Amino acid sequence: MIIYGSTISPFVRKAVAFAREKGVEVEVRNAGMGRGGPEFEEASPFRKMPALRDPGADSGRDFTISDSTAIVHYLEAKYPEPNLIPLDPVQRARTIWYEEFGDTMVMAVGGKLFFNRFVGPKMLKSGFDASIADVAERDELPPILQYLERVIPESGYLVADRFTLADIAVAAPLANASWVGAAIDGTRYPRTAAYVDAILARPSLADLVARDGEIVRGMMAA
Ligand SMILES: N[C@@H](CCC(=O)N[C@@H](CS)C(=O)NCC(=O)O)C(=O)O
Repeated sequence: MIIYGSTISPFVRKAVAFAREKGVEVEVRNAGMGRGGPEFEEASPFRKMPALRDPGADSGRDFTISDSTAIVHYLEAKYPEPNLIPLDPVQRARTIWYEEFGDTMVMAVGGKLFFNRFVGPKMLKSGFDASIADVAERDELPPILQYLERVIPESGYLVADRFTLADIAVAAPLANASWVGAAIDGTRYPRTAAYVDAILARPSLADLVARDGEIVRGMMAA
């Protein structure tokens, strides 16, 4: 199976980690931000990453789809075990809430930080505003962390006291924030800091976070 994109994107990281947790072998092909060519564009009509290609899966033709949510739901249906989107209605709804919370609310803040401190200044060299990141860190990140500090259960997993999609979707974007100077303050948010560290240390995520973090930190320091 092929996933197009760069795992520096939390959405791509989410899809790749989800596949790995399922034991599905994925090849990540560099795409997005002008890269990837026609095979990527076939899978992602608006050139957003991630996109997926599953060779031969659509009645012998390649199945292609974009969007991290569409990808993880496809993988869950195709590879039901280990279960990462609970079947119980209450636990499923909670899982989707946290996926949505991660994809929208955490990403909204994380995106402002990452774009205005890294992508704009270091990659595009234009179109960024450092004050947007500063305001996001000061005013928008704390409510997210206060909420997580309240809701993370003793088990260390957001839903059903076991690892699910909820944990990937919430922890993945917080890695990017930490690379650009907005690491979670463990003295103010001890439960959240320990939770995010533990999820990002899983074998499905640890090598991606270490490698991508090193690249970003290196470019930030340059
Ligand atoms: N809802 C989409 C969001 C995908 C998205 O916005 N990806 C960004 C990277 S984080 C992207 O491809 N940006 C490049 C562009 O818009 O050209 C998902 O979950 O996959």
